[in-house]
Amino acid sequence: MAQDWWKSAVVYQIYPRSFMDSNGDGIGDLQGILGKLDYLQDLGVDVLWLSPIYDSPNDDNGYDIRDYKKIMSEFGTMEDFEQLLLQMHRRGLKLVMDLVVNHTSDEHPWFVESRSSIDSPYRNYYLWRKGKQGREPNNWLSYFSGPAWEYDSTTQEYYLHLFSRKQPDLNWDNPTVRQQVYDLMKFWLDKGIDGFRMDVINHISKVPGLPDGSHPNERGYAWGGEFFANGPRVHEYLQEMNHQVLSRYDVMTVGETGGVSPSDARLYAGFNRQELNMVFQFEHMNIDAGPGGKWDLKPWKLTDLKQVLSRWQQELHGTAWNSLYFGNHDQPRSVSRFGDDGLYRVESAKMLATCLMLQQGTPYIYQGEEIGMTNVDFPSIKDYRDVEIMNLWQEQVEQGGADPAKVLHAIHVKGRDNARTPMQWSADAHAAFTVGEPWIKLNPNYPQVNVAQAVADENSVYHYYKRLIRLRKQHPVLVDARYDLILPNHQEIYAYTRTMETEQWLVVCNFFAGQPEFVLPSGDFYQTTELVLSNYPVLDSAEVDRFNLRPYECRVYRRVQHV
Ligand code: TEU
Ligand code: CA
Repeated sequence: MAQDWWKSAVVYQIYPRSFMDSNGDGIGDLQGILGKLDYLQDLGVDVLWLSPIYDSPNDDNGYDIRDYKKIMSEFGTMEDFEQLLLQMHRRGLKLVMDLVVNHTSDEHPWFVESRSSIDSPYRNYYLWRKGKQGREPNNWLSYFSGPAWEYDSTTQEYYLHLFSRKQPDLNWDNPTVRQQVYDLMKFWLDKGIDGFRMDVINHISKVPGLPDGSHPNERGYAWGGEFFANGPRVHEYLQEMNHQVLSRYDVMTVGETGGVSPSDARLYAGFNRQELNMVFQFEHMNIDAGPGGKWDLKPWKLTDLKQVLSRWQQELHGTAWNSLYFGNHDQPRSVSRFGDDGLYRVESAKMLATCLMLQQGTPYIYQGEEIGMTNVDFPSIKDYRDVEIMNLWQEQVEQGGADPAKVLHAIHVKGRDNARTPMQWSADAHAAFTVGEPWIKLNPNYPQVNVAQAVADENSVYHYYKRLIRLRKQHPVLVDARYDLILPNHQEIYAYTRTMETEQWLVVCNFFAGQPEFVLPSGDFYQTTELVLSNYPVLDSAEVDRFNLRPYECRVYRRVQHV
């Protein structure tokens, strides 16, 4: 069966600032990545997605782009980039770039021009509006605290920024803006890159008139997402982009799309839609958020996780393609969030990888996840760097008088810097990430949790990931096989099957430290059953249809009918 290569690929996300520093300035860089290609090749991944490496003032670590055709000077030069791409391709690794085009930096020449005068030819590249009764043009909130509008005294109007005030939103309704975006995409595609991860791409089309969001808070502000997420012209724009750019190259695309349902996803990533190959949905990232949003901490329930992931598996099967992830540069570390980063760190990291990577879709591994890196709890707000965290602190603690200990706790649990502490390469100083002063402190557990340890230890999370990745390669049936959840109401066990014709894979995962009994529901008869993988030793004589699981144990069985 001819397959699109991105369906059987495993993607590894690199956050370049925190991956490897080659020149001692404390900031990860392209030569640092180049020096680690052996490690990544050995792990067995197929694609590297690099978080933004373009010229940027780094208000949001590169997600605020000043020049789309230039490499960020801290990361290196265009020659370094070309060398990296060449060396990757020589090793059979593909490179996916981050495409951040919902907004630019406020230091991008388009915006500098745009803000200079109401008559500027660039004025309409962005969303400028007059204030209303001395307030913002509408009530939308920014994702990074405060209103989504910034007043600009030069022309006495406001501009829209859904993210930080240094990230003004582009006006996609302007055809010239779209052509500029297609042009910069071609610039990179013509260099030979293998695809794009598209930042907040479902936010590019805003409802005309920019109406007020419903359910305003006590100060009159509201999220407003109903007027900018999955907006009226987003599919028209993506189809145009596909037609003019993407369809001309053999590349993969994944759209970051907060607030999509499976039926939305079938529009973005449906097999016959000519838009994107897949999207990142966020529903499972929200199961531990209360009504107050991300920082409103709520314990998550396994039944919610199962229900969400299974619905996506079911509803995209045969019509669109899933992406599979538990972590990225915006999320807490997966083992701290959904596993146990203490006593059962190794077991639970392996179990999570098993649960995720044997589902249908393209798996994404976030740097450090393959060695079970954990959240960090820095003692002081001064140790944090993320603009989202800075703004939260300012709004809640400095202006709002909230209890600093409570806000710091929420940051420990949910803050994005959990994922951004430097990659832990060894037990040497600064985990051998840098010989200089790192731009952000390391997780103090690096003497125990690091790549050198993991590579040397056959039983490490790292070696288990290698086995899982190899398994997916050896059994292409895992790409297309149907997914079925079993025991949907079990509070501790996540078990599912993948079935294709006469072959069935059974994945059983214990998500907690108890020892629940797994009982296989009776069903089809399989003559042979083979234990393919487990994170504990399992006796040959062990039963398949009834057994007790050990803390965070997972087992993968392959069953075959002989006809
Ligand atoms: O994130 C988009 C997004 O929806 C964020 O609000 C995300 O939910 C948040 O970071 C979680 O706290 C993308 C990038 O992945 C992120 O790093 C950028 O900061 C953001 O866009 C703006 O470009
Ligand atoms: Ca450096």
